[in-house]
Amino acid sequence: MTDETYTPPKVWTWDQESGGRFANINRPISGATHDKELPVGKHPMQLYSLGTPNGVKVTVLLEELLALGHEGAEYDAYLINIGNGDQFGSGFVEINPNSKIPALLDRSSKPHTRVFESGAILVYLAEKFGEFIPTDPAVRAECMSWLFWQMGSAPYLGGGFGHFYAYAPEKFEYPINRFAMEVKRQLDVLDKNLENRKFICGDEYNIADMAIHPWYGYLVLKNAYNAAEFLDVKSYKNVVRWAEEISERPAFKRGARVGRPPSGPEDNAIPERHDASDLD
Ligand SMILES: N[C@@H](CCC(=O)N[C@@H](CS)C(=O)NCC(=O)O)C(=O)O
Repeated sequence: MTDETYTPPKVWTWDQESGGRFANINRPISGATHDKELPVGKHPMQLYSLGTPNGVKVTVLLEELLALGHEGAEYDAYLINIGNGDQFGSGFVEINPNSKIPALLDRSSKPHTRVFESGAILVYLAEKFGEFIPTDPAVRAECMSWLFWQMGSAPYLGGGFGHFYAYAPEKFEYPINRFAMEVKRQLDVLDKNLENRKFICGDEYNIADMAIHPWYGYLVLKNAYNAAEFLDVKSYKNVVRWAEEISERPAFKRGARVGRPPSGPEDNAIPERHDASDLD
């Protein structure tokens, strides 16, 4: 650990080496780095993604829609290996100029519809199929409030706390303290909201739950960033109860398996999904 204090230069310049474990993918410029067409399967929905919390939101919703009998939600899920820089391939950048998973191409519309940003994908699919999104304006406003809460909050959890606690090449008290405090505050917000509610917006499970669960449910149930003890996650009892209940949903279990290679013989994850039978 170095105790030198960093003095920023007058103008920032890119020192790739200082990027730590993400040095090979993090860049200060956008756009494609190489030509690569995206594969296309047989289903209406083409999902280019990975089994991270942002990716899982979408596969969970697609599996929930399929469980309700919406054949139009049939999908091919292709693996975008962000560690190898697949998000900078020309085909992917056409679908998401921001080069991040998940990205969706709906081939059932003419012309085809591209959607990027996981929150936008959830809203698009929920509206298209008329499921998991409230129609009453007041309840819908509550759903959107929590959905956008997740989109704004999770970067403090993953990019802030997770990054400095688990991934940064050196541990510094200042950023770890700052982001641990914010993440605990967020968990407390959720815990209080769930005190008298079964799901995030009330009695009905909707896209706000699907967005929040892969981040904060995962945090309280799965020792994310090896920080369960440090953050005392089990003390957020309402969040734990809510997270456990959602984890038991069959569609959640299916969707959460898509987008990564299995970590061992006990792990039933699949890197790609092209047919319902891939998960049966
Ligand atoms: N706000 C975006 C965030 C997406 C995001 O950060 N995706 C990460 C993986 S979870 C990614 O693709 N990272 C690749 C990179 O930063 O190059 C969303 O919700 O879709």
